[in-house]
Amino acid sequence: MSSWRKYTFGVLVGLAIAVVAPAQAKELPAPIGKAIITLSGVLENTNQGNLGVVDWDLVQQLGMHELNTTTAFDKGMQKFRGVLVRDVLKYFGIKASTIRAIALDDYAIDIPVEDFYKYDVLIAFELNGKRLRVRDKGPAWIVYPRDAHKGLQDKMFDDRWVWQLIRVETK
Ligand SMILES: Nc1nc2c(c(=O)[nH]1)N[C@H]1C(S)=C(S)[C@@H](COP(=O)(O)O)O[C@H]1N2
Ligand SMILES: [Mo]
Repeated sequence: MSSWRKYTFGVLVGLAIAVVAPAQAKELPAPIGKAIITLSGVLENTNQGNLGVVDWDLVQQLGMHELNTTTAFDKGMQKFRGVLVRDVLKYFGIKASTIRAIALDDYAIDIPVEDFYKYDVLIAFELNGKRLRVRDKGPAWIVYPRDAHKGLQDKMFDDRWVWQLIRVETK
């Protein structure tokens, strides 16, 4: 090959790699506060070693959403506030099809990630204006918009309302 051909070939190969290669792993700012939830597994972006740590600062940064809904646990309407699960997954670059949600009491369940794109599922940190404490199913509680979608009023989804959520594994 002549040198300009080699050069052109090199540039084309470079472009092809740039287009096809996955985004570079990003090191995100380290958590400042206490870890509320720790994510492990296939994260493109991490903020503590190979983990993703959600602290109160990150919750504020991602932005809290409000969800008013009845629950299978209590009577009447409850006002939850928290982050969208998909916002957390996007932040850490998690493209898994299933996550495993693990609680303080060792309760664990696999949840299909499509739930979080189909529905505005929250990781709630507040209930009726108060921070959730461990004694009231905190510090984090997975909450589905069950009033907005009749299909969510089902035992299969009730099982996914993990309270005392502390860890998320992804594969
Ligand atoms: N941390 C934690 N979350 C949990 C559970 C649990 O045992 N621990 N039980 C799940 C199940 S099986 C159901 S049906 C709902 C309601 O549980 P309850 O009937 O024990 O209130 O919460 C889900 N979330
Ligand atoms: Mo259950």
